[in-house]
Amino acid sequence: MIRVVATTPFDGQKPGTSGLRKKVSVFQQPHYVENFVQSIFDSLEGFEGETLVIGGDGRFYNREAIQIVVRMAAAAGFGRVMVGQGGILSTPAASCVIRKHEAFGGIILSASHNPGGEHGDFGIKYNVGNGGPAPEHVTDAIFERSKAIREYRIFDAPDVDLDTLGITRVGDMVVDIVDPVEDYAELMGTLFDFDAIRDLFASGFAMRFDAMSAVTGPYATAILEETLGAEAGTVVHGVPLPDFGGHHPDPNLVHAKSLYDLLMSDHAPDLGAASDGDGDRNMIIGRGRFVTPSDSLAIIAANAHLTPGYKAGIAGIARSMPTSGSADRVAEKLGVTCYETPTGWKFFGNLLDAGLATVCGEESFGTGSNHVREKDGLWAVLMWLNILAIRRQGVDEIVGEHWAAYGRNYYTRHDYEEVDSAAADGLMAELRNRLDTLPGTVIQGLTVERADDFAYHDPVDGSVTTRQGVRVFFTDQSRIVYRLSGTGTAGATLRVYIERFEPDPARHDLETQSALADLISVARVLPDIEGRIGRKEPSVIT
Ligand code: VG1
Ligand code: CO
Repeated sequence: MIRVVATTPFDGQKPGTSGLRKKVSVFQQPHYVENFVQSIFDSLEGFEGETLVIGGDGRFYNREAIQIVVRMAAAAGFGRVMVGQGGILSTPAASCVIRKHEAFGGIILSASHNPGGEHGDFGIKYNVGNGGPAPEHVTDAIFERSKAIREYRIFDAPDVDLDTLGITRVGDMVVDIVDPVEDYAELMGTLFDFDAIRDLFASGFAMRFDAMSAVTGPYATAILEETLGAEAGTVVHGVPLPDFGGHHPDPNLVHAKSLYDLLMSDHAPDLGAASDGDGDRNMIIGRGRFVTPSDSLAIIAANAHLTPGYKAGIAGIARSMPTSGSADRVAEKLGVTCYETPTGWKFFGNLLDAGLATVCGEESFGTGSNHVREKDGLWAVLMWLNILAIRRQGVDEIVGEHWAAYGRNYYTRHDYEEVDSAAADGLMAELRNRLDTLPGTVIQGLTVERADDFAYHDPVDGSVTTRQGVRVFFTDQSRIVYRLSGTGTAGATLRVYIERFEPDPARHDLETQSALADLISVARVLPDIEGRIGRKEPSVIT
């Protein structure tokens, strides 16, 4: 019943910031998925008879890939797989299920915020027993294995019915098709004051949640509309589609522009929110006020004690390095540590497991806490709703008061997408060459104080991760960060993160791009972006 299939390695099966992501057509090649999944299993030990959680964001090729993973899990000797009904599990829900059912790990089929459909992207990610993305030593081992693989093992069996809840078998392995929402919704109910949020909605509070035709639709509909009493129609684009309706499921100011426009209009609801392909990102917009993800993290950290799940206070905060320093100021006031990690949620796992941090965030619309080991889009929305339900102020007012108390970190990210890889590598190499000579130089009137290439020393396991982004600090409390994306599938994407701290409340109401105009100009000329990659303007500004 178990077939051993001879194969040869594929180039480039190296997991990036969050799993292996490639074009669908790459994954559709014979043996491609199988090689990678076998490389995962070959890198793990002790899973005989254990449980593996499987689910995805519903994008094109999700069901096909799940059938392969199920049959290979049976051949590898797992005792049980728990699969989200219809092949659906959001990334945070998968993390929740792994933890609650003490699974050995999980395989998540998703390319997250990348475009879907037949001509879009697909992805596979392995999560470990704490529910979080595999740490680097595991993803490194998977990649090494993928370069040497000669055969894979797969059970010969018909497709499993992914749509009917309940238990079947493939060989000796139990296949348990589970409700993708239930465990997750129950966990949310333990963290937040659902009665207070119900009262908020009952008082006429209006919101729009844009699920972007991606995985969060069923979760948001069940929790916001059916449990918390938000008006029917609060959730839009709530049915997961294989091609995300032809849209890019990335909740930012470009791809969720209609939501942004609504919130800036005369008939804006009180709150607008959106999430990404696999449901781990969130965008928060109040009436007339976009909340940057960095500010959202800081405001959540400062207010979390108002909610039942965090009423004892938070042990610490963790943020990725390019995320703004606004959370650091909250940590300082609370007397807790703010950890600075490389980009990617996998670096938060150790801090959360060790109890050093309670809330975490990234500037890329990612926020979460120790309730799971992934960032969690809907969690962030519920956290905001709970805070709004207790404080009974508007989003804009809460943000304004926060800045008045802590100062404002003006912040923007400029992305240059799909540029020539060699040119982007050259730009980064040149920046690294200049690290020693930059301090003291004056560029368009701004003086460089120091510059480095960020390296992270994990305080829990002692591991060191180098080359995580070039940072240039200026004497006026401003900073520019340059790094290359590790999630793209075409060419390279250069990300430039631009930030300046503004303590003066009289200067807290400027438009971000103009408040940062001088720094933005320096960010472009310093590495000669136009000369090196031929782009005058970024493709996405957030
Ligand atoms: C991007 C973001 C990063 C995030 C990652 C995965 O990575 O910058 O903060 O953790 O996507 O998010 P990169 O390497 O492209 O900058 V998700 O929602 O796509 O899993
Ligand atoms: Co995502």
